[in-house]
Amino acid sequence: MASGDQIPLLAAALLCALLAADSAVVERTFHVGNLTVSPLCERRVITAVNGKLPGPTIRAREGDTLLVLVVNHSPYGITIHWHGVFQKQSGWADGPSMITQCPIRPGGSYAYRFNVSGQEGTLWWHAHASFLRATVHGALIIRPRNRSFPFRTPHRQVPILLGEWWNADVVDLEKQAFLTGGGIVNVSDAFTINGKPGELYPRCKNHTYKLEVVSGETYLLRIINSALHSQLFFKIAGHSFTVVAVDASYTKPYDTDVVVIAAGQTVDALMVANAPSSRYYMAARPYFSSAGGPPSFDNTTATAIVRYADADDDAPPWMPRMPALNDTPTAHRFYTNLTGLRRPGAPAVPLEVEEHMFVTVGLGVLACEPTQVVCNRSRGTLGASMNNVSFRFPTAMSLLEAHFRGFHAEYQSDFPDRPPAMFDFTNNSLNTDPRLAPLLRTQRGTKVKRLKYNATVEMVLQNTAFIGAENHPLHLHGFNFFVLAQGFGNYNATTARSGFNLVDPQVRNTIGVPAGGWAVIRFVADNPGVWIMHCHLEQHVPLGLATVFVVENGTTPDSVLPPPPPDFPAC
Ligand SMILES: *[C@@H]1O[C@H](CO)[C@@H](O)[C@H](O)[C@H]1NC(C)=O
Ligand SMILES: *[C@@H]1O[C@H](CO)[C@@H](O)[C@H](O)[C@H]1NC(C)=O
Ligand SMILES: *[C@@H]1O[C@H](CO)[C@@H](O)[C@H](O)[C@H]1NC(C)=O
Ligand SMILES: *[C@@H]1O[C@H](CO)[C@@H](O)[C@H](O)[C@H]1NC(C)=O
Ligand SMILES: *[C@@H]1O[C@H](CO)[C@@H](O)[C@H](O)[C@H]1NC(C)=O
Ligand SMILES: *[C@@H]1O[C@H](CO)[C@@H](O)[C@H](O)[C@H]1NC(C)=O
Ligand SMILES: *[C@@H]1O[C@H](CO)[C@@H](O)[C@H](O)[C@H]1NC(C)=O
Ligand SMILES: *[C@@H]1O[C@H](CO)[C@@H](O)[C@H](O)[C@H]1NC(C)=O
Ligand SMILES: *[C@@H]1O[C@H](CO)[C@@H](O)[C@H](O)[C@H]1NC(C)=O
Ligand SMILES: *[C@@H]1O[C@H](CO)[C@@H](O)[C@H](O)[C@H]1NC(C)=O
Ligand SMILES: *[C@@H]1O[C@H](CO)[C@@H](O)[C@H](O)[C@H]1NC(C)=O
Ligand SMILES: *[C@@H]1O[C@H](CO)[C@@H](O)[C@H](O)[C@H]1NC(C)=O
Ligand SMILES: [Cu+2]
Repeated sequence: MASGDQIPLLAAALLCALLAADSAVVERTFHVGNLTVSPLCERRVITAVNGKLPGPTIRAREGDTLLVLVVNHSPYGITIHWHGVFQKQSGWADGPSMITQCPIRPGGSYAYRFNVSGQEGTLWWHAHASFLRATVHGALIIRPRNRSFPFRTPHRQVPILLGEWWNADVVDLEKQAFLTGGGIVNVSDAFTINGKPGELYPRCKNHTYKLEVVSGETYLLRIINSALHSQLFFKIAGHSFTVVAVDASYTKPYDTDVVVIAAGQTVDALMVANAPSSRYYMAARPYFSSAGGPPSFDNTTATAIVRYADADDDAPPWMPRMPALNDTPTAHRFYTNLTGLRRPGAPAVPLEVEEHMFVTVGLGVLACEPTQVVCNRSRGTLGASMNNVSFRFPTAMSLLEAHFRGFHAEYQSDFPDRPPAMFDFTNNSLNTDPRLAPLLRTQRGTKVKRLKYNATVEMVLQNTAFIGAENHPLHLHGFNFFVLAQGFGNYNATTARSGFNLVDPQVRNTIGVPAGGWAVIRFVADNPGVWIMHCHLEQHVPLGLATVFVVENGTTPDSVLPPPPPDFPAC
């Protein structure tokens, strides 16, 4: 006869068996098409998914298979990227335009099929063609398979998508910037929280996201920075946060009253509703790190309202004190104080490195393109580069397809491991000393770095001061990486190595390389395919701030890139 203790035990065992067995296929259809919205109270036609801004949230559990049919009713070529998903053996579903696929043509469709195994937390999906991700994006939430978080279970989980809004059509915005604007994009008109700008925009105070809270309850805010061009400070008046994950990787609990989030990153933060019953603003406004870059930027503030059940709606909400727009110390404190939560079975930092790379990252000057209508031929145009290669996207065939078919005319495999010249990378005199002017010039090329399957790669990412030192959020597709160290000035291996965190570093897919500084990351190339690494400030991608890793097949059946799916979009 079973004792009272054994029954729950048996039930738990059964439940575990059931949970382990039931990986599901999560099927969704994304209709991409025109949507009329008016966040600033002026009607605009945007491109959006399923008639929503932000687009639909996808919820899955670790180990599930996702099958998302994207049907393109919009006038533009579209791709969708599943930001932060490893895409193990499903590189054909990664999404960056001309890197892994050609865009889905207007009227066309493509079924993205991939697993979300070995990762959980807050990720997101977004368009990866032109500037369309401004409005084509949404949350992708991967819950733990056995439903247990490594922190106290929150009462509610709330996606918070921080966005950036233009009254202009974003495809026109990109075209204009490059054809006649010298690479400079018009500044945005507003920031948004879950698609709404909030009460601080004078013309349209009533478009405000509201979060109703119950006193004493704990909320897991799944914060996503989907803005095109801005890192953001995020605060809630009267409340503080415990950060428990970034980029879908758990962190040691980190208490803070401000979240700093670069474009492309996510932060999971617990917030306890423990303030006096009232209304409180949550606010997001830029962390603007550039010392000399674009002449102006959007310095406005998006707000939403956290409202307690019986709050007095006549009293104005409390406003948090936001950091100054250029508060690099606050940004640096947040970015560097996070450490990874070590969990059994999670990969440890690899200690043997096969590929040592030292890569400069920054702006520069390019020769005018024949297509540029307005461009001073003797001065050139704004560009950007990694190791002085300004990445040029192929036009005939995606790099993944070219790699798979052995069609090597599309690219060269000589992306350099070091910059062609060593110089004082972060010295502002690079922009003023005429003798250094030739260094500002950079050159376009489609150069990739080849990696053997399973190679461990260490990259020192060194920002430069060309045009202006600026924090560039670099996003790597296909992998998470360990962030071993970050600092200011020129990287010095002798002094930096002793400070490497090889024990519990934060794990990310997007790293904000400090303005006038450097960061060191390490990852294992255990994913055959073609993976872009690029700045997540969208303007910098067409300028050339990108490079590509080509990871060769391994020797086992589960370490090779399979052939493309039958409906793979042709160019
Ligand atoms: C969608 O919007 C674009 C740009 O405003 C317009 O050219 C196109 O005709 C619209 N398409 C449909 C199907 O409404
Ligand atoms: C995804 O998972 C399913 C079920 O576990 C498996 O059949 C399939 O082969 C996996 N796909 C990939 C690309 O690994
Ligand atoms: C759920 O999984 C995590 C990690 O995989 C593990 O640490 C935890 O003990 C599991 N919880 C239960 C209730 O099985
Ligand atoms: C960018 O701003 C300029 C100056 O305000 C304006 O003339 C132009 O129409 C804007 N571009 C777009 C695409 O809205
Ligand atoms: C917001 O206010 C504008 C006028 O300022 C009005 O046209 C619009 O209908 C209002 N929208 C909502 C959702 O109340
Ligand atoms: C934002 O920029 C405008 C125009 O450059 C300036 O007048 C204003 O004071 C700035 N606001 C803040 C909060 O910095
Ligand atoms: C965070 O980092 C700063 C240095 O950047 C340090 O002074 C501070 O003590 C750290 N810890 C916390 C909890 O902020
Ligand atoms: C083009 O650039 C050169 C060199 O910087 C400068 O001297 C010249 O005035 C510029 N021309 C125009 C039309 O702006
Ligand atoms: C990788 O292996 C697969 C399966 O054997 C094969 O189809 C593919 O062509 C290989 N890819 C490359 C780039 O060699
Ligand atoms: C980059 O390459 C260009 C073209 O070869 C050269 O003129 C320039 O000096 C190089 N810049 C750096 C920083 O190496
Ligand atoms: C990949 O490398 C790790 C050590 O870094 C090793 O344990 C593992 O067996 C390798 N896997 C393959 C498939 O080569
Ligand atoms: C790096 O730091 C060490 C120790 O402070 C110093 O001796 C060395 O000159 C530095 N190297 C460079 C290239 O600045
Ligand atoms: Cu950038």
